[in-house]
Amino acid sequence: KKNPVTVTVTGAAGQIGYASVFRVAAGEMLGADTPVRLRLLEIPQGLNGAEGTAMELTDGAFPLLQSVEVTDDPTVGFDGANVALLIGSRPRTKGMERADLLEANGGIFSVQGKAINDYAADDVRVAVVGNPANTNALIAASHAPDVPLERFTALTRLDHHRAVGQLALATGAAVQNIEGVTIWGNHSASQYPDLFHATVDGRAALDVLAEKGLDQSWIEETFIPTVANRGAEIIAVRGGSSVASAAHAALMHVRDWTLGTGERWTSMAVPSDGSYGVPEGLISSFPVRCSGGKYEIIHSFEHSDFSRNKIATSVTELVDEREAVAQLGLL
Ligand code: NAX
Repeated sequence: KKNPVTVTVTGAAGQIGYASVFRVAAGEMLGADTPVRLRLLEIPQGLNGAEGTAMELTDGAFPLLQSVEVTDDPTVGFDGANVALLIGSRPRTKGMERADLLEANGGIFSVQGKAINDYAADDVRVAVVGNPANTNALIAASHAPDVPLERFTALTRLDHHRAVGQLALATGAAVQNIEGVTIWGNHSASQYPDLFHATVDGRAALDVLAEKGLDQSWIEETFIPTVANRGAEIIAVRGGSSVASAAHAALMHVRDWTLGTGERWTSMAVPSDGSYGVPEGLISSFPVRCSGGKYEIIHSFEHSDFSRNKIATSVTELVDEREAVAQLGLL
């Protein structure tokens, strides 16, 4: 057995938190040989819910689960954290302007970033799920100057899975035979799900789609909007936002980061190294491979004008968000 890993989950009493922690306790995030210590961080209103979740975790008698602690104090919640799933955030409520949303979340993620800086373990890895995820990750990172920037990431894995799922449906291929899909940019409707380097059963996805009569117009008019607006579609059909699929994506994001992707690649929003025209330091989604507990942006893509424009549009939105939170004094 490996050493125990301390996993801090914020918003643990919320929907995605609840859908995550039992699977973390079951070893689905860090592997069947890694014991976990869970910290559930909530706000005071969420403490009862988190306590109840902790009771259920006890009742699961998970062999890998060494302890569960519930707290509303970030300095306690992040103490010794090796993995931080930042799920809790302030959702947009009716009549709320974008600036209000950024400000409300800025208050949360600056405090949590500082607590991570001061109390988390040296190897802490942070995955931000709470929206606006990319910019929340940027805020947290900017309050954690002692933590290497590359440890702050945001989730675009759900978008990645949505893109793979749609490609599988369109081609009739098995999900496991689909590779090379990438999400670029922001976790928002401006994201760019890119099929131009994807393969289906080892062949170029575009060729396989063409055989089905699906051309560039299908990509532009059906595929991209379906993936980018899937969250809203789930709300419309299910009557509630994505929960289990989001929890699954968060677990797979951390799993691949810590245990590796092998030769496959996946999508993660990570601090830009300046490649593909994305300003350095901006937390934007890229194709990445992970090994040895590190991710690496894949640099070898040649982009068409179409892809370049799509990426630029989403990156412009991220630049605007960064500008807005900088003006609010949150960076
Ligand atoms: P819920 O409202 O069910 O849960 C949020 C929980 O966070 C609540 O229990 C609340 O008390 C807690 N919380 C709020 N502020 C906190 C703080 N400062 N510290 C600790 N806990 C705090 O939302 P849920 O459906 O679980 O969604 C959580 C977040 O995920 C939302 O921001 C949502 O927009 C975002 N999503 C992100 C996705 C992604 O792919 N990146 C997809 C799904 C989801 O929309």
